[in-house]
Amino acid sequence: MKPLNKILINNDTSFNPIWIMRQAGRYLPEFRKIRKENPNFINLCLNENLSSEITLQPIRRFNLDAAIIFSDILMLPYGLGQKVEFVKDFGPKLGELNLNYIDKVSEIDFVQKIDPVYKAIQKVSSDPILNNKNTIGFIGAPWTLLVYMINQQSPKRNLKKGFFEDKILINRILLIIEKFLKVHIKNQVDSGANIIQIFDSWAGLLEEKDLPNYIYTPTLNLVNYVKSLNIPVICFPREIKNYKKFCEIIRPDAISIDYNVDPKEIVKTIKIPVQGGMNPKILLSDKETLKKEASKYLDIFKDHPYIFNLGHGVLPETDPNMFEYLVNTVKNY
Ligand code: 1CP
Repeated sequence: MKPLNKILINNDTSFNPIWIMRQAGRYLPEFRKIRKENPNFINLCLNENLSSEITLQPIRRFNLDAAIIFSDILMLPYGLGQKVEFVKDFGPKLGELNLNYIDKVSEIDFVQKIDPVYKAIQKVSSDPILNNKNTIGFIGAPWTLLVYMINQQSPKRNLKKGFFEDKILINRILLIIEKFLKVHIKNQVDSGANIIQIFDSWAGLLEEKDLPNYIYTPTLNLVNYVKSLNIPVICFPREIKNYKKFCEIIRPDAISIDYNVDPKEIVKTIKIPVQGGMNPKILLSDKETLKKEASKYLDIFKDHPYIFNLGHGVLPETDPNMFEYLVNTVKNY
């Protein structure tokens, strides 16, 4: 059985597998080299030779238990024909959302447009280096994708005035997103992804009263869809106020927690396997602090099925030696 499945399916508490969000990325010099030669990020995701190579870079260096495919949640709007670019020192920049256009996109056109992502998953998952490791496919949750598609840029820059006003428009787009996310999940699984993670990076923007419509219902539909394919699903509803309630409603196979939540509270209140939590900034400190903090999480979850990860992506300024020290600390715990 693959290492993460021992936690997700068997609820094993005797060991802690490790993978790290954004493990394929800018903190690695070998990634920066490829990135420099490929200034167009979308084209890089659509180059199956390079994207599969980038996916495997951290696996070659470190004793990680899973690879996460090098792609982006914004490949979904791209596949629907919305313009998506990544501007240096700015972040994602999306074109105007044309509802009449995306309403008419066929599944075949969508799959054709992002087909290299699936080819990369095939390459990665069939590589012998991943024999005893998981291949993680992923999607953005409908809410988080909606935020980027309507806002046309990161909400951390600003949120468009009147964002929540057109409820009918929002609900129509959510349905289209959900339909194509199912297609995207199915194709990733058919290509060799054996876990799906759902990133809801902007779940924390919503008030409690809006969660059923924008988060619970669409996420539940997708979680149930992944389960129907017999594949475990991990949810990361970043900065949601009530993780316990989320788990009770959505029932994913594991919940990934952000670094603002108290792990001691989580271990008391949540029954399902847990992933992540440690602040990525700890990797910017020293080895002693890093070991102390990582051990804190491992101690708290010692009798609970737990996958080690961070509370958000690894920071670009992280020293790969510190990353290696973290992996070894978890492995030798
Ligand atoms: O070199 C660069 O500038 C590219 C930086 C980068 C990378 C490495 C982006 C742009 N995307 C990725 C890859 C990526 N994105 C992965 C695969 C690799 C891995 O994890 O190792 C994954 C799973 C994502 C998921 C993703 N993209 C999320 C969800 C997780 C999270 O970070 O909250 C989000 C919100 C995005 C959008 C996105 N893509 C890239 C950036 C800089 C952003 C965030 C923009 C913002 O702050 O709003």
